[in-house]
Amino acid sequence: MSEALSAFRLDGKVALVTGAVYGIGFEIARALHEAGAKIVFNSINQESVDQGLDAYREAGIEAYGYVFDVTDEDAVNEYVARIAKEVGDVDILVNNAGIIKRVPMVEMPASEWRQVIDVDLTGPFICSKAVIPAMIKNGGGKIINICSMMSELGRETVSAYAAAKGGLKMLTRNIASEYGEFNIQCNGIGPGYIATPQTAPLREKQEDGTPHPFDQFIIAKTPAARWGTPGDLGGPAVFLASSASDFVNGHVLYVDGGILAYIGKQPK
Ligand code: NAP
Ligand code: GCO
Repeated sequence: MSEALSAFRLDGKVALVTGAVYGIGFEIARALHEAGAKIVFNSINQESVDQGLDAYREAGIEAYGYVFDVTDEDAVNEYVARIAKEVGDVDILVNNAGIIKRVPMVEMPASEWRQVIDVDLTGPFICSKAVIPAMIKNGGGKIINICSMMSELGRETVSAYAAAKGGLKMLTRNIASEYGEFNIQCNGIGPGYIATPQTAPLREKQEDGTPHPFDQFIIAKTPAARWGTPGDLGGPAVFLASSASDFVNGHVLYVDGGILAYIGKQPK
């Protein structure tokens, strides 16, 4: 294999992808596995983890699944230590677990705001904090934060999510700044609009069978004229998880079909 291509291999590496039972996390984990990494994932209950283990097994991947909530610092520290014993120190952390609540800001209770911030921003802080000491001990590591279009743009009803994902972009830059000297690269992936359970409500057909207005809106806003698929995120994740990106740090790689570059198609 050429030196250039071997830089994308992850053989011997342990990758923890949080919340990777399905959707974007699952496809990122699949791609990291295909590049040679051992896959570890978590979710918030045993039923979800069992669902994930079945899905990985069906895909020919012997993954390791653990039940812990990314917002529970004691649980995260306990399980990162357990993963180190049972699988190995985490070399690659993908902070993928996330939630969204679509509520007009003035109608959103502070409790729901806090829940979104806790999962989408505090969770990546807690998980990154838990894996960095071993990365320093082992001579380096990779952290990939799953950001969003909402790290750059706002829209109605997603104030908490946008604030969290904007904060996650800056946390990405700060981890890169604070730990770059230890050969830890922290970068973000900013998916565009991807067809997963999280965006299913935005793609549901209307009662008369016509496409959801938001579905049509995104198609008009995207130069690729399509929603992304979770598989579109696999290659970018392998790049940012591998030595091919050792001099890339604090960057958010937008995988959005060109949305951020495009004013949008003129309505007919
Ligand atoms: P998804 O389908 O909603 O899956 C999210 C996963 O995270 C689920 O497996 C969920 O577990 C898990 N999770 C939620 N809270 C958790 C917690 N506290 N601890 C551990 N796991 C938790 O999401 P997705 O569409 O694949 O998105 C994955 C990531 O990409 C998220 O961070 C999302 O914000 C981001 N993103 C998505 C899009 C998009 O268009 N889909 C675009 C940009 C960014 P359960 O199944 O048990 O709920
Ligand atoms: C929404 C969507 C978006 C996507 C994604 C875009 O309601 O606008 O859920 O937030 O999930 O974050 O990058």
